[in-house]
Amino acid sequence: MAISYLGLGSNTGEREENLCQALTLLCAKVNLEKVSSVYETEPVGYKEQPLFLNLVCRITTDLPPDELLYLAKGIEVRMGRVPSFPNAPRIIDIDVLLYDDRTMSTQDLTIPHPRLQDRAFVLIPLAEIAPDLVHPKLGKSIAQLARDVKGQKGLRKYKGGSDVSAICRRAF
Ligand code: PH2
Ligand code: MG
Ligand code: MG
Repeated sequence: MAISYLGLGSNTGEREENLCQALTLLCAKVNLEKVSSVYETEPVGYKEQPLFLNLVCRITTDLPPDELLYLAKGIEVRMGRVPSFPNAPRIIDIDVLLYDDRTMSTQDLTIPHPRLQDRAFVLIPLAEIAPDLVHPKLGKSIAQLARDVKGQKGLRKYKGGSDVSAICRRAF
């Protein structure tokens, strides 16, 4: 089994419900092990859009990285995400952040996520659930990266960590 970390974000519709639905759909196909707190975050990149809710989760899976990406994209489409411009508002975004200590890059997928180290909305929740994890390319722990990342003022804790078993008991 591989251990992978996924970053989830939503900034349209019922944002908290969207995150919960995405986690529930993930539960059907992978083992959801841990979920960070939910953070409300200012949009990074394209600013003229609503605040995001972001969280990070740890899963274990036998799916190889490309199939995990395919699963994530399938859930996005199933939840009604439509193609748009980069950094556009979205009902749900599911990014593969890390996959064991694998480093890889294809046209569709780069692991570790190439902007992981720049994004407080990823590093702060990730540091909650995996502070000692070492970034396989940068050789620094997530706690170190989170301490140094810019933009931390754009985050506020929205809700504490979720009960994984309750999420996985839901059905959509
Ligand atoms: N995702 C982006 C671009 N900007 N900003 C926040 N706060 N949260 C996100 O999830 C996010 C973003 C591209 O995926
Ligand atoms: Mg993203
Ligand atoms: Mg994405």
